[in-house]
Amino acid sequence: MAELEQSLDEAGLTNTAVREYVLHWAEFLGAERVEVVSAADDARLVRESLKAGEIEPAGEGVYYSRSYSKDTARSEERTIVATSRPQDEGVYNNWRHTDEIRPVVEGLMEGAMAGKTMYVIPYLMAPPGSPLERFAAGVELTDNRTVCLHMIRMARVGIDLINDLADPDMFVRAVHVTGDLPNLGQGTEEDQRYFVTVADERTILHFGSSYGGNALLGKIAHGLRQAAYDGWASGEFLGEQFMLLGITDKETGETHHVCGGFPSASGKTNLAMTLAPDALGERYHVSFYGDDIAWLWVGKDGHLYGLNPENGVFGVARDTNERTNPGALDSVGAGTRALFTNVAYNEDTHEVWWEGRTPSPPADATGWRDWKGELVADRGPDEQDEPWAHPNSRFTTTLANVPNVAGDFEDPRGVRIDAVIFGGRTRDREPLVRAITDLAEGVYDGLTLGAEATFAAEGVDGKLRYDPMSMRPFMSYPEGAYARHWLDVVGAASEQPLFAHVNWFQRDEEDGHFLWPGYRENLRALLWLVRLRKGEVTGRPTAVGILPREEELDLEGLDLPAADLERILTVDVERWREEMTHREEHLSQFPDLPEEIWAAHRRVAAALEHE
Ligand code: GTP
Ligand code: SPV
Ligand code: MN
Repeated sequence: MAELEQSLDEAGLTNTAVREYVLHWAEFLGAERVEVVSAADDARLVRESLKAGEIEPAGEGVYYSRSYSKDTARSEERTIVATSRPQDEGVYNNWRHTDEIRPVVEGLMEGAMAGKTMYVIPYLMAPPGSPLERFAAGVELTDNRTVCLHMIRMARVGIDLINDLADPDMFVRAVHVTGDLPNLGQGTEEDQRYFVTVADERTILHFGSSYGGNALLGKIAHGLRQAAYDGWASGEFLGEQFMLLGITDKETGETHHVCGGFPSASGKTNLAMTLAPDALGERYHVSFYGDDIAWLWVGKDGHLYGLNPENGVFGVARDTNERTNPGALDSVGAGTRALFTNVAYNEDTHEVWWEGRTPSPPADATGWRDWKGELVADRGPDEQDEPWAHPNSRFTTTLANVPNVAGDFEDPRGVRIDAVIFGGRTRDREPLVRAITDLAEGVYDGLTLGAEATFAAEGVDGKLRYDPMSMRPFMSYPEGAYARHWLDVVGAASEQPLFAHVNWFQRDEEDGHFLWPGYRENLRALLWLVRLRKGEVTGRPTAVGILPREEELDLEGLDLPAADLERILTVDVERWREEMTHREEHLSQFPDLPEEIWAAHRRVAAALEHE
């Protein structure tokens, strides 16, 4: 104990509440030593990790790591939101009473760091000085050095950030224990992993993974689950799985800010990093604020504001290439200190590759290992078609490396929000874009966001489910209250944002091709929204929102088959009527859903009957 105290003294950790927390857990976990980590330690930690073989070089100042092969995505099955409020039963994410679940996960954690170093990562989600700063502080404890490297890139990390908290006790207690990865029974009856957020105690207890959202606790567990809860409990803000970008018209100098939710692996990173298509680049510039989390609040001046609490990008590698997302490639280039996870790696040349990086894999398989660490050259005849990279392989890089990062991305005041958009992977029914001007209808639309499941979480790829505002895996309080909180927060703004639903993923019924080219071209749909907001276009009112008239979309330089364009600008009334019955059934599960949301549902249903 005295030795531990001494190491905290030497590290300069003066916040006594943090010290108590660290000492308690160091003892409980049985850690052999404790090391407090700051961003300035990155170079040394990288050297140690290279030496220990935990990461490998992947070009100059770029690194590669592989997580255990059964540990490559978030596990929604194993995610739990706990509180001591019995009335929270039924919250998504397997709500459990704290008294029941805490002993279970603590039982697994006790003594689990014997012989290991416990790293202490003091961090801030949100730039220092923001109006939401008091919800942003946290201290992650982990036995995993690679997690430290990720946290340094994804959050603001340093002792100074938590030594002088306005309320020294107000920090999220985030404990991560990797566990014995090959022996945790992943996916079986004996599964021992637990990813628990004790929301009303601001405590996160994650056991049994070293992957992204399960292990970097600042990001998903604090930045989303805990923040959503805090925002609701305080009544002050919304914590959402949203990207946030700015669109500047260089002719007028005006910038509009758009934020919005797309379920995991459905295009947030790509949209926020979008460079304008060549034909529009002279006139418009897209600036990146955030790709995965936004916190929204109404400022003292009455305007709706948003900020990205993160300091980095943890993006999907698959299909990232010069055409789809050149900015992402730049952001992981030489000297960026970027980290790749679970892509394919060439141990001779130190190159990385993933599906969609180039049209086909490297012709010479020499030296290439797949995401499981197996030599591609040794594959049997029936394994030839298996992917080299895991479909949920990722890159990690800091915001400052993103070429189109906004000049004011670190401004703690955030930016004014002009539009909120929702979008899923939906193969039919959802047009390219439909705008919604009414707040309750906008919130209703977000609550009924439907999406195909993706590889970002364990589960069935391609199956449709409702994913309210893209928050389903991160919901931490009841859905009726969630809807109420949205109506209250956004309703308090002096000017309401424009809402919209977008879909880049509609497919041809016959051959399955995407009807819209997507990626950089998506800006065209957002530009139409901006024009609608400014009253420069009127669009075409329909039962489900305002759609662009064909001539209102700027399609310069884009060669799109007329039939495809017509399809994505049409409302399939029959399919929509069918959808309304599913929505009714889905929303009926939530007894305290605000009447405004039901009224919005009935308005849309009635309008569809009259189409
Ligand atoms: P999380 O980080 O999991 O929350 O995901 P995200 O929403 O940020 O997803 P991301 O932008 O990383 O995209 C996930 C996958 O969708 C990648 O494989 C992209 O290449 C693909 N994708 C993104 N935008 C488009 C698009 O406009 N059209 C098509 N067809 N695919 C896209
Ligand atoms: C997601 O799954 O939505 C992510 C990646 O953004 S993770 O950090 O793993 O949750
Ligand atoms: Mn995400």
